[in-house]
Amino acid sequence: MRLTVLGLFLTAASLWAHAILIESNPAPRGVVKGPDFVLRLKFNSRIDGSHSRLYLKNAGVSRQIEMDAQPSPDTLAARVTGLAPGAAVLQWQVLAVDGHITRGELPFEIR
Ligand SMILES: [Cu+2]
Repeated sequence: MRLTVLGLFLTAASLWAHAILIESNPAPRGVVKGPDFVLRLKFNSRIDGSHSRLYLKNAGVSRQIEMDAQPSPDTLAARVTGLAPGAAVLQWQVLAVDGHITRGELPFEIR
């Protein structure tokens, strides 16, 4: 019984330490004005930017986005240029300080 309780506690603790996206520009399903904008992703924990990756799908092409220096330890930022109007999907993969990688997709629209 005691072991079970401890196991549950550890599982919950490690889940909380994973990086979860809590704020972004663009917002999920939001609209940004193209062709250039500054992307910002804020997470619930500190991120290792050098081991994190961003890919952007737009107009049938997927490309890796080069990131700027992190404005704060929990935030990634990148200046994205040359986007075509229409649908876009940002795919993010980040390494949190606990050593776990999380991934997600952020669909949005460019106008
Ligand atoms: Cu974790």
